[in-house]
Amino acid sequence: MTGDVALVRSVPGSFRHAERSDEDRALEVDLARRQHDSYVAVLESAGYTIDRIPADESHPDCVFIEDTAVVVGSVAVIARSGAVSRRGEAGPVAERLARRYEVRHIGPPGTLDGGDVIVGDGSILIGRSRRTNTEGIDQFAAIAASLGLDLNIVEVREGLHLKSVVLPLDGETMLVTPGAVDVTALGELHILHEPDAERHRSSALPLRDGRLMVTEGTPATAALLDASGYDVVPVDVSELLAADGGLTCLSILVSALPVAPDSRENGSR
Ligand code: CIR
Repeated sequence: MTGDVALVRSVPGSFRHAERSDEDRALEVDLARRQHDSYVAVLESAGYTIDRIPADESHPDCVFIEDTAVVVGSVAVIARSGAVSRRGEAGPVAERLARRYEVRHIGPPGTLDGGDVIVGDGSILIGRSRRTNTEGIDQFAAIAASLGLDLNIVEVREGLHLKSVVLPLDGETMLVTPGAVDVTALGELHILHEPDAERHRSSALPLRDGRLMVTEGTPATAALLDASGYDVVPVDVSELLAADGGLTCLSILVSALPVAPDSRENGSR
């Protein structure tokens, strides 16, 4: 793998049993698969090399690959989900990342979902949420400290993960669901507020080619982002949003792949 890589994972047939806050909402697997394919196509059009991991039928939520691992510098931190049903998803993701990164693990009693971590230049925001506990944060903080990175803890008052309510749009701007976090915990960042009419419904993902992927079906947010100067690309992922997903959670984007010491010795695979 060279250049900017997007790790993604296919939608399993068992996706209809995915975790979700609205359990009465039925999930359509075929539609989710088509929408996921469209999402992957946009990543491809932005120039990412796609590394697609096959679905795991025993893990209905495996398409939400972001939650399984966080890449920080030369290290890949393998998460331990706060959702018991999601533990065991990380294996093939860890195997791929181990080809290039030094792998470390969050261990019990720590829990951490990747969707609670925003890695910025020189600093990290981490959400304490329903899925990420204090022990998980402490373990992640020790790894960050070993890399010389600061970590700021953000209490997630609403929503599943930090990235459900705080979305990086570029290096200095975040799209925030009003009231879902204490914005003073975000530091000096510029904040745009998710419009009330689309509260908890919009998502965004900055792409390597400068465009900003946004959710179709949230026109007020798209208009706000467009007016703020972003080159927005709407993508319909309604079926994945119905399982509490967003645009970030469907991929792990790695912009530069350093070669881990073991891989260098064995040759890059
Ligand atoms: C879950 O409840 O874990 C999944 N249905 C949704 C995970 C979304 N992940 C994310 O936003 N990072």
